[in-house]
Amino acid sequence: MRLDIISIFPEYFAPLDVSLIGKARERGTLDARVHQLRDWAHDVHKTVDDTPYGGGPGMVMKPEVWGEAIDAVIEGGSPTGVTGGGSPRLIVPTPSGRPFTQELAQELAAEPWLLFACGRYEGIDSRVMAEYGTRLRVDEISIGDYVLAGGEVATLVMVEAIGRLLPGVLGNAHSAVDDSFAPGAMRNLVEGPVFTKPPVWRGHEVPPVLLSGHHGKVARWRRDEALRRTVANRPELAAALDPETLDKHDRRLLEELSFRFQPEDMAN
Ligand code: 6GU
Repeated sequence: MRLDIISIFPEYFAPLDVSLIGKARERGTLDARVHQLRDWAHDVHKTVDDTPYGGGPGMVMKPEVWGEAIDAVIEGGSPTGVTGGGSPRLIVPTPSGRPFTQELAQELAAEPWLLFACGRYEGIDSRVMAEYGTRLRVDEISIGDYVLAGGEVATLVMVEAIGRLLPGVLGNAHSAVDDSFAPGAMRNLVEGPVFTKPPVWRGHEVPPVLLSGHHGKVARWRRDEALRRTVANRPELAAALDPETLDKHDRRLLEELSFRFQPEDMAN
């Protein structure tokens, strides 16, 4: 995958040299390039922002600088680059975007080329998204319901979630398959607790079933723990569970937890 990131703070992306993503870059699985937006600002102060039309607090990022930057990065990647002359999908991190989910991470991991445009201040002049929307797929994406100072950290979050899904990035081929939000039997449940040696640590025992060697009982115990945690920590996920995916044991446990499955309430 080819990955370009445009930001006024390229230093934010030092973590891309580390760990799984760093190794993927060394191996060539991931061709990641970080660009300084100010390289395309032409005045002596390298200005990238201006006051908002209509008034209000803060500053807005100027469209001309972004236009030149995005054009240059696109031209630099085609027609002879690894992307084979195609064009990137443009990702604009913003708290007003659509939610970033595991499903969206999987969709983006299948793309040959992503370009992240990291805004700061009150955001990027909206005409930039309108302009590139006529030529590229443009997605404005939020990583959660809180406000960051800029798109850099959100981009790191998305790149890590996407990067670990690329072929060969995870050591264990199954690691991505039993993620809490991945498709499969435990879909829509968060994962339960995990344990390793020693069997007793500071008086805390590992649940004996995990030492029993009984695979069926272990699987049932893990599912119970996943259900308990989902009810405790993510009641909205528990409320949205599809009854078709629940067995009798699941239903009994949910009742014990005084969680009643009420289809009428699902929309609320
Ligand atoms: Cl993508 N950007 C910013 N600045 N804040 C956010 C966000 C993105 N997602 C949640 N909060």
